[in-house]
Amino acid sequence: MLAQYHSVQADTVATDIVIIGAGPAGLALANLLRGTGVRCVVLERQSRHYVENRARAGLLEYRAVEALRRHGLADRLLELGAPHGVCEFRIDGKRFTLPYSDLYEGRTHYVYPQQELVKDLIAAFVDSGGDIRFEAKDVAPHDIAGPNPSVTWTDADGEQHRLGCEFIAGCDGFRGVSRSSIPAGGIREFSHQPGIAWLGVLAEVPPSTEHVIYSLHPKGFAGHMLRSPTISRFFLQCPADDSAAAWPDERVWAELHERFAVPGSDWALTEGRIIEKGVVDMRGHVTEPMAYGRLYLLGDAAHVITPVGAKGMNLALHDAEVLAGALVQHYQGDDSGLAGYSETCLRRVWRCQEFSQWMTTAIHGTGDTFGDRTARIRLENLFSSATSAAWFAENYVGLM
Ligand code: RFL
Repeated sequence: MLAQYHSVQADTVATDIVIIGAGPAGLALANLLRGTGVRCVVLERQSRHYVENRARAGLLEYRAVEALRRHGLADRLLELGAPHGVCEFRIDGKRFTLPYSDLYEGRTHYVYPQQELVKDLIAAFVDSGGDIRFEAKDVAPHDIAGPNPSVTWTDADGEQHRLGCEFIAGCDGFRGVSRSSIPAGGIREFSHQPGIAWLGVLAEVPPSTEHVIYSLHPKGFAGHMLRSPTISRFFLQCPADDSAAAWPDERVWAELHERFAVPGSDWALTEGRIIEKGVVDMRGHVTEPMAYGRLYLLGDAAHVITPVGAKGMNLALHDAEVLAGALVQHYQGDDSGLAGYSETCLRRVWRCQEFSQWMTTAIHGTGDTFGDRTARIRLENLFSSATSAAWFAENYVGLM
């Protein structure tokens, strides 16, 4: 591994890949390159403690878990995570469960909090001698169009560094520096804003359900997602310009009780201490192509997707797998993987965007407009048409 960067010049190849960002995309890529002979250094703006405790996603697709397992990265996930194959829709106070795993050859999701996966990936990389630079400030990619790119940053002691490399992997999320370093006209960006938002709530309370609940209510959607035996995630549809300040804890619980209510049933919502609250951006955004010169974009840096279909973290892991394979091929003299990286990833990205958009339309709205009525029928079709249910199962669990 590299020992000294301080005096490395931009025109000296000092490592093969600089990975910007230690989220699921960057860490998965770093781990998949371990042991392949391809060297990499990860630069992360935040501290290790911060990234290891940032609660976000929690539903891993079957395909993603299989990929992690193949690379020896799923031990703790398989021990502590829970397989998950049923979801529930509540429509006008009635319950409909969908055993989607049974409809897709027994494939399940795994419920495993994103921050736990991040911990596992950091430990696996660092324990095997991998190099992550936490608290790297002012990270900036340079000369991405030419053959000698480099990345500069300032460390926690204020010391400046420059690291030359052959490729840069931009894994720094939607607001990171990688995508914005691409010159105007170098990429196209497609955006969709559905005009609603979700208030995301994390509470210290055991789940009141064994499976995810998507509840449609005249006051708006409510979701009950699973995270761990002691932590639950809830979502409440709110106006796009809403803020968490408008949602004191009492209002959150009152709305959750009302929107999840099933008249005549003994189902009850257990309350607990709310530990995090925030308005979640519901936009869809895709960058094409997912590469410019020597810079490759992965995960949220390349595409964001509403949390409705639970796809964001899974797409990040998929991008990492595709790019790791392409980079290994490159060092074996074959550039076809790198040439096809963007196209391969975008096919899955757009399919997930379509599915998430379908779900977004189906579970929001009051049922009072023409569009709402047709969306509601498509949702109800899941419970009357085996073909519709099978389509949902395949897309929800994730394409193989
Ligand atoms: P991340 O996780 O945002 O990681 C990017 C990393 O880059 C760092 N960074 C920089 N480092 C150096 N220099 C800079 N200039 C930098 N700028 C940023 C950041 O500190 C960070 O460590 O992106 P990545 O790896 O692409 O992973 C994407 C996922 O995190 C994201 O798609 C999911 O969390 C989305 N998401 C969900 N996805 C699912 O698959 N299933 C879910 O159930 C799900 N639920 C969610 C979600 C996202 C949420 N929020 C808050 C956006 C629920 C929520 C509430």
